[in-house]
Amino acid sequence: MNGAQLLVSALENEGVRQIFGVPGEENLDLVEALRRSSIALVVTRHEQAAAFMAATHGRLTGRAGVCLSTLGPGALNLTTGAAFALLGAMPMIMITGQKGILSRKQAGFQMVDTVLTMTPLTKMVRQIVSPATIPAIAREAFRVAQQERPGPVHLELPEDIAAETVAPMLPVPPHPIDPPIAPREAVDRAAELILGAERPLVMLGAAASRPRLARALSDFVRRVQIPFFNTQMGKGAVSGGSGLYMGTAALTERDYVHRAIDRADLIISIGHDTVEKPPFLMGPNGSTVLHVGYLPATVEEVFFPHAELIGDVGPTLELLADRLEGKLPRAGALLDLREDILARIADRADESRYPLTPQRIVHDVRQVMPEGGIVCLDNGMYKIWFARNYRTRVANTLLLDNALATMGAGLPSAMMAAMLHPAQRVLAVCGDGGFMMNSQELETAVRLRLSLVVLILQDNAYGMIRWKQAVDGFTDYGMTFGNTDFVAYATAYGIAGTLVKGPEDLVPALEAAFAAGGVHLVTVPVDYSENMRVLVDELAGQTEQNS
Ligand SMILES: Cc1ncc(C[n+]2csc(CCOP(=O)(O)OP(=O)(O)O)c2C)c(N)n1
Ligand SMILES: [Mg+2]
Repeated sequence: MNGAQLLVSALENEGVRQIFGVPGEENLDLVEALRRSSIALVVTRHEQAAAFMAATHGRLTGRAGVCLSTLGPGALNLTTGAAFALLGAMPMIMITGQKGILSRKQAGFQMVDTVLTMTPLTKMVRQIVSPATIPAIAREAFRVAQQERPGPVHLELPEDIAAETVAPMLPVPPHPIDPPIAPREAVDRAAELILGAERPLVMLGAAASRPRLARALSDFVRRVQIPFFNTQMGKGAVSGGSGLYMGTAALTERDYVHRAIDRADLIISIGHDTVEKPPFLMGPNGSTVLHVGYLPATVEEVFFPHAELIGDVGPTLELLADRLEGKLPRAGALLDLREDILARIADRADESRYPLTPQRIVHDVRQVMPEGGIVCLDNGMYKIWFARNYRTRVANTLLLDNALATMGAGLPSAMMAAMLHPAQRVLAVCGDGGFMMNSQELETAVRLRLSLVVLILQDNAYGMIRWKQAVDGFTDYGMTFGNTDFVAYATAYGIAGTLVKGPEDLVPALEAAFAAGGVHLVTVPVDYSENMRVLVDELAGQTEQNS
């Protein structure tokens, strides 16, 4: 047995099924060990996409996804994915190669200090210097990656250590761990606060989307009957179809949902992670905020909770609901705002205009996506519209990144979702800018025989920044570009592409693409004049209303 085989057996021990990446010569022992293992090596066309896929595996399953690269250039290509997983709290293991560490036969060729590079981008980094340490390091890596707050871990496996012969060793067996539940006194104090509230409101934040939490959160909201809103990344944690859904805080202030937020005297903030663009701003005279989380809150200028309930969120909320159920006559105090908020959000959702409005695109996508269908967003202007207008009914069915907010993750995360949920409809929604940052992965998607549809919103611009430029009073400059013919581009990958040519054509185009199976590309021209009309002009009139 050599070091590489020992590492692969440790990965098998953790239940790893695939590793995504681009190998280099320093990984060849590892590749050979994978070839003889139960783990598939899935070659991508850029390491960044491999990291986005591995992180999304962690996000959707709670079990770390694994990616692989060579030293230097390959490892550096993983860094954006590392930051994506770190800010987004997604469990992931990155394994990178390195020249031998016991001698320097190629001098400094291709060498950068990857361990140091990865240090601020990960929860843990380790250079493996002896095969005998591999079973323990691998187990620790998965524990660290998966335990709260989840995130990425980097392991560097130098080629001489990978090749070194070692006596066979058994991996360290994993076991279930139950994190502690909040103590009784803390639950009592939180209950007291909620019982005394006049206008309580629940906020579901990013950590509310942890795969294991969906049931517990829905039970809590159902039992206490307090209306809720969510942050962008908390979307779907409790069914948006519920009569208690007040909206999504896609903007930081002044949106319709802020009418409820600003009027609440107590916000029960469950799983808020301040990596997200703030869902509201706390000020000196605002409402009381109770933070409920796996870990204590991070205090920021705009978020400084007055009370905290820390512990395993599901069971802790169950204890809290035991104390509150049936005892909250004012639970629904803010509910009379609900209808108006939701009606305003739905305004003009079916308007027939060409190019299509973002509201119409969100509306049409919702129509073709079944409840469990998964929409994966890249980053661009449409993210605000989807976060604000798309109603989710199942946890983790709108995957968006409001943490690193990197462009380029839409297609790779949709590919991972399609691998994990082959029976569901999976749609990647990308801008014409973000799509081109990882469009090469269409080849990987085709090779893997995935079923997914990629929807490109075409405005021939970095629309989001162009909009901000206009909002801030700058002259329109430097944000436009020419586009490839996306239908021809699809054809070059051997897949079908459709250009949406009229306002009524998006739904049939998406339906046909899903019905055909395989990978499809649909491109739709978008009219972003709505950004200014709604998100600036219309909402400006809201300031007074909300205060
Ligand atoms: C990797 C990366 N580069 C730059 C940005 C800054 N940025 C945010 S949105 C955006 C424009 C996105 O353009 P596009 O994908 O076409 O979407 P649109 O806003 O036009 O719908 C840019 C440049 C970013 N978030 N990530
Ligand atoms: Mg664009």
